[in-house]
Amino acid sequence: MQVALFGNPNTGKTSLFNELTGSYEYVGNWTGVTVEKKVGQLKENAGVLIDLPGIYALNPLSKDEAVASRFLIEEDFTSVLNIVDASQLARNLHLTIQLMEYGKPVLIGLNMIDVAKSRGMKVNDRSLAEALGIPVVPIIARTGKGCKAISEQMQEKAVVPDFRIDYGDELEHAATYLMDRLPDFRSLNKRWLALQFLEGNEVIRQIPAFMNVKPELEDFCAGVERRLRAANPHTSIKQEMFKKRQQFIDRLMETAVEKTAAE
Ligand code: GDP
Ligand code: K
Ligand code: MG
Repeated sequence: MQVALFGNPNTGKTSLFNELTGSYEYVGNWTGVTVEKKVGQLKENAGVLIDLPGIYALNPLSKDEAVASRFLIEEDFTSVLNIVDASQLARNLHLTIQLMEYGKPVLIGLNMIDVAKSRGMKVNDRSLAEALGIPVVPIIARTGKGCKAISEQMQEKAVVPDFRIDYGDELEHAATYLMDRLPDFRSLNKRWLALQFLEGNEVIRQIPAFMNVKPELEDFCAGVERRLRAANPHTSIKQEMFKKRQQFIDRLMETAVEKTAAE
């Protein structure tokens, strides 16, 4: 089992990594970039945990985001462990959605539940799990609380999210168009590839297997963007996709977060 640890910066990934892995770990560089990769042996020989740089999205604005996207298209791994900061849930879920769209099993470690509580927020992990269709384990990575439950959940049968955001007619039509034209690549999920291509993820657009179709499909995406702008001059494909994800997250927050008195 090879589990890839994804999350926003400062969400507790390193704390969790240290809780879940023994001392046997090493540091190396990802192909072509000088960013550290850290791989740790999961306790009880359950496999390895791969620590990735903290990121907000897959569409790379930073080197770290490019590393994460490259990892997703180049490396073999079994599942994603997405560490989410419960006190910044809405913001964190933008990455979660993109990881779920990727099509591999995802397990959420809902961290910083103590911080959320002190800010008067109680995240209902069961509602969140039900709404997303994947396991959610509440943890406090700093103290190790819930880390055993994460290990146990990782031993269970992994769950591939049956998950789809509806991006609206224009973008859904565009995604389908791209899915029909992008060649197969390493049996990666075609809808995820199409959505990332549409959003302008350069790591995806530059996949060598896409070189023959890239110019035509980029023109097509530019046309989609022009049509969106004709309706609303301040928008873009990226903005529209962000908006749809945000709408989904807003609805989720209503059902999964209780406001309590701040401590
Ligand atoms: P990373 O950047 O995602 O690797 O996050 P770190 O593991 O370095 O954690 C960032 C900071 O948050 C550190 O000071 C941790 O001690 C702290 N931290 C991690 N998990 C928790 C938690 O569940 N609760 C609280 N209160 N702090 C935490
Ligand atoms: K940090
Ligand atoms: Mg870290």
